[in-house]
Amino acid sequence: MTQMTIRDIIIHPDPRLKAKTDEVSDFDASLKTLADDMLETMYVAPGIGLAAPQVGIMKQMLVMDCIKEDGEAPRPMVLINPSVTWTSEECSTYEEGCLSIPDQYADVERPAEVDVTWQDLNGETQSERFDGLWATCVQHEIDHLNGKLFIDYLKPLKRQMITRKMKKLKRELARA
Ligand code: K2U
Ligand code: ZN
Repeated sequence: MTQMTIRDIIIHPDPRLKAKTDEVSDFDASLKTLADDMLETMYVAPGIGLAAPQVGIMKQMLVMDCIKEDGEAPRPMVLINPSVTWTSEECSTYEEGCLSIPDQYADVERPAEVDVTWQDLNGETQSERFDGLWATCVQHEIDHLNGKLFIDYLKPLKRQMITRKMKKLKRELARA
């Protein structure tokens, strides 16, 4: 296994978390290294998803590990240039968090099921229907690729309170 690097996760507010990311067109070996680093960084966090802009890479790429409830083996996934092609009428609400907004949680309502099409590390087109927590996760990650955070779905007062807490956290981290 090649040496993996755990990358620093960018904390909100940061312009890189609000910017749109660039489509990936060059499916070279560096993409595999980035995917390995993002998966390692995600497992260590710990998390079940991570988007490239969260580690400062402005590319349309996300990783997820859809650990199935019924004890199936973990399944690390790498989605490049993903897009949602269908959403269910039904919605589900999940208390979301974000590795870029530590220790803040809030209910977010999203379509309960989504079809997603993407390219894998070889540039091959894949598509899959996601439901449950994985539908929530993949939508949360694709939002990251469009500069959208889960707090953008909250009422302004709640969002501003969370942003103020993150600014305080960053001031303290800078002093540490
Ligand atoms: O993108 C991220 O910041 C990682 C998110 C992904 C996520 C958010 C909300 C709901 C599902 C996934 C999380 O911080 S990963 C942490 C986590 C772990 C188990 C269950 C839910 C969230
Ligand atoms: Zn997030």
